[in-house]
Amino acid sequence: MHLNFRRAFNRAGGAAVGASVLAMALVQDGGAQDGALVHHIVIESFAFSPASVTVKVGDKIEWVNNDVVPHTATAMDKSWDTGQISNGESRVVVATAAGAIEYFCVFHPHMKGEIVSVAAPGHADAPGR
Ligand SMILES: [Cu+2]
Repeated sequence: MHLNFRRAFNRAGGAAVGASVLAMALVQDGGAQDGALVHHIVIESFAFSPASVTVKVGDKIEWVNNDVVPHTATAMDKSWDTGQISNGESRVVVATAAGAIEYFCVFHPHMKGEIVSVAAPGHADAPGR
């Protein structure tokens, strides 16, 4: 199984809200889909919550870091990487293919999460939601 993510995060290091603006551009670039959702993952107390999320192709996954220390969300196979997410910042990636992948924090490798991306033949009315 292989899951492709295209990252979309704010390299400017400015306001965290910039990430969502870039994510919108990214979705447009990758083919916007009706019914695409944003799945929020909170990083808190050195853990991803929820640790496992199921999304549809075209959906976005946003990590928000509530910890004081920086974290990352990095694919185990390094196929995508949010880069450092500092306190109060967020990063967004878009699921561009079906599959499942585990990810971790490069600073704290015991922090692990999983994303399962399923094909979305329709959109909001597709089965499996
Ligand atoms: Cu970390």
